[in-house]
Amino acid sequence: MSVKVFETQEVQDLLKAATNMDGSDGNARLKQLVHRLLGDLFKAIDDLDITPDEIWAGINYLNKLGQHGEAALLAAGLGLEKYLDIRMDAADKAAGIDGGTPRTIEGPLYVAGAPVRDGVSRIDLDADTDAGPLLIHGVVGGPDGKPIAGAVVECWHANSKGFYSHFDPTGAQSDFNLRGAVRTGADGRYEFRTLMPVGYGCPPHGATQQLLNELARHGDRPAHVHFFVTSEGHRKLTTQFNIEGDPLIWDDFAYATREELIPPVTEQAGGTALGLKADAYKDIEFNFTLTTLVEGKDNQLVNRLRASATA
Ligand code: MBD
Ligand code: FE
Repeated sequence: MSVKVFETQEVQDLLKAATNMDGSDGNARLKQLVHRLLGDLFKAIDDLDITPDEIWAGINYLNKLGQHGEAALLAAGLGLEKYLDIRMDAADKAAGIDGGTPRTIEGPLYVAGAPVRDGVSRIDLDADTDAGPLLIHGVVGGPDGKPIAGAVVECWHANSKGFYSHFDPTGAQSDFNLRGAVRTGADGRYEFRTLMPVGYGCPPHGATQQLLNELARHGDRPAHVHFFVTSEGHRKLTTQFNIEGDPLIWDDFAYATREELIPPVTEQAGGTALGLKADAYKDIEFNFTLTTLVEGKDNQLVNRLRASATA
């Protein structure tokens, strides 16, 4: 059935009616977006001769995706979240902004409300026999290279099973395990005392993995640690680093890896004195460079629904 109906008056009128384009009420921006996206879908149905069976399979898939609460996970896996980063990078370049720590995607697993400590926070609240101690530390600086006092570094990462507290399907972790926040002093320093994470894998029976299977793709990430870095007078930085040596570093299902975000991991001794669970520990030094506001505004601040809890 190779018919072309998209350009007909009947279909164009239908698109306009469905989005109330001729009405003056409603959310003008949303009307514009739905008209365009629905039109692109209609056109694709024509161009690719998408069958009713395929459409209903897609509709049912969306229901399942929502039931599983995985829409944001799929957005990461399909590169949609990375695409937004590519656009923000291009906007920065066009505006002549450079020199800051590169951004990379937030992902769907942040939880707001972690207790904010001064300078140092120990965030491995739960025992994890399969994970060794890890020290993450560095300096938050501005574009001038000077340390920033009063910056807040938030950090979150997975345990040795690749699970995040609050989203752990085994229910094994307490609230805010492996999540923390530190406020810098005059030296700009931050430090997290924690455990080495393991890479995340999509829920194997979830809607996201189901689609990835059809694409012959895996749903795994290399081990990584997420950060938000905020400071008055600077733009909020959303980034992550990867754990050097992870075999998936350049095969991340969410495309978050960047060359500048793979700090060296060194072996250190003296962990016992720091309150770590063993004397030998892994150490990652990672400094953050923030960028200044653009015309007094943070033009890269992203609003999205985020989980929150009280510590
Ligand atoms: C993660 O831990 C993550 O960082 C992303 C982007 C998607 C799924 C799980
Ligand atoms: Fe993650």
